[in-house]
Amino acid sequence: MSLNSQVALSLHEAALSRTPIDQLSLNQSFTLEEAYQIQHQVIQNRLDQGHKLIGVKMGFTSEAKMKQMGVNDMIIGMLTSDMLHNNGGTMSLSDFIHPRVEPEICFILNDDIDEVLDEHQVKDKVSGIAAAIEIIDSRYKNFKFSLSDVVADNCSSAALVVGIISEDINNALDNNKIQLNINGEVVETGSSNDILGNPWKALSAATRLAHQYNIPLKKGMYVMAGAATSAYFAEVEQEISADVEGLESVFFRVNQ
Ligand code: OOG
Ligand code: MG
Repeated sequence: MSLNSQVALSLHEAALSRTPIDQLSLNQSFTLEEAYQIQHQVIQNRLDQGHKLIGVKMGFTSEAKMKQMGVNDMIIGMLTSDMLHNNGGTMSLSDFIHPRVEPEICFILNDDIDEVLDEHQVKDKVSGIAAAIEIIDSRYKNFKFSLSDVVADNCSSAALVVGIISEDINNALDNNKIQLNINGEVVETGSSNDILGNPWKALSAATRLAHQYNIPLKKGMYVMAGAATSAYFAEVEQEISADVEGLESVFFRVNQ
């Protein structure tokens, strides 16, 4: 087994056993390109288990996120069918290591995309927009990583909940208020403009990174634009919801 496959397997097993590992860059140096190769292997392990690719997620598209995690560039990760949970449903804390939640905007693609599109061109490729909650769960101890570490770990992807999809794709998403709420109380506030100035730019960036790193973008897939605010630790007995002005709220409950 190649070194990359071994590293990918250790990340895959860390997720399955809910046991965090040391960040890779403490013991070996690897490039961003190699990190994306490891990410592909991590995803292959999930596909081998029978799960399907359902979309991609952008990371570090806002100042708040970059500052919180101490990194300074955008990343892309892949989403699989086992990560998708129902709007209004429940999740078990015990399925995760140290999950954090973030309010996001999710685009649904109406076409396959294999070229780089700008923020205007991407509008023709979307059939819907929804508020969403992403649950991130770094496989590294204490959520500590370098940019290459987090890319190899599929950008901390663990779960997502997508709200009711709006088909009003003319939504400019211009300065729409975004909130993360725990048990009805607002814990984080931001604006759609906090996502690269406009979330359509995150979708454009997704086409660029997907093209660069050989990640498929297919009709019907989700593209998560990245959090507008810092992420917040999830705990048992919480009801977690996200509001994006102009879209329906999305929520789930956390149990043991
Ligand atoms: C990496 C994932 C970043 C976002 O929305 O910016 C991300 C992490 O913070 O662990 O999902
Ligand atoms: Mg996110």
